[in-house]
Amino acid sequence: MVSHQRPAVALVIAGSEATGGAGIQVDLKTFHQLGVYGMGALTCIVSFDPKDNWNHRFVPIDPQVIHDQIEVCEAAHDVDTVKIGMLGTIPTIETVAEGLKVQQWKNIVLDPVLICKGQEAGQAHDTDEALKSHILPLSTVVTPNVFEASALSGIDIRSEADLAAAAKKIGELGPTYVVAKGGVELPGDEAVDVLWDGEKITRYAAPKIGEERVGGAGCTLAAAITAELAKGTDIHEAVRIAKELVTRGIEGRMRTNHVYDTVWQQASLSV
Ligand code: PXL
Repeated sequence: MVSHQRPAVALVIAGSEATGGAGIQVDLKTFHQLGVYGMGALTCIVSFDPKDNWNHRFVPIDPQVIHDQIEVCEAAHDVDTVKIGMLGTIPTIETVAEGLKVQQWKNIVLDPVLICKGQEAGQAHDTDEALKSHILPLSTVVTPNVFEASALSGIDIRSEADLAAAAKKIGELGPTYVVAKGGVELPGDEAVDVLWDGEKITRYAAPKIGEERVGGAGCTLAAAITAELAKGTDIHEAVRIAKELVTRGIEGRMRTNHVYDTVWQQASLSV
């Protein structure tokens, strides 16, 4: 007997990070972890180079192929929730912006990947500007880390108060909600993220687990928020669940042979 299940559905438009520590691999694992059926349209392929200090090797996907993937995902399922991860080039950004405008969305979660861990800060400038003008105004939720929040707000973030001020400023650029992630970057014993909902700041804190960054934490947080919104959870509860999931994933992290440990999206974890 066949039973047609109707799980919540979400799309992710993002890059591949081949080792599974970031990008679309993390997004789809996180969707699955939270019981959401995931679709994924690939924008680029990142392979770190183990012979060259794990530096990024970056290959963009042809814009026509990106268009086709978004088209078929929008046609195959009734989907109203999308996460956008690494885009990487201006033609990709333009293609994704066009692809999104084809239908209505309830939730567009933008993880504004301006830089990957280990990349040079200057490289991202042009994509940064294109993302700001083409994608940010379409998004309902944006999830910058400290570096990205500084770049998007123009505020030099050194404290939790700066992080909150940056979140409010980014809210003026178009998104309904801003989740600014302090992570281990800010001083203090806690990893603090803040949500600006246009009226108030809500603070989400967990004790820091070491002072080192862990790969995949940002992708996991944004993907978990996306999955919860796809299920109809309200934004404050979605961020709370996502933060809890990331904290557990960092506690249960995997060691790697490269620079960072990586979050493990344990299937049996319930939050
Ligand atoms: O963590 C940001 C990120 C997102 N997406 C892809 C990446 C990275 C960082 O390496 O490679 C594909």
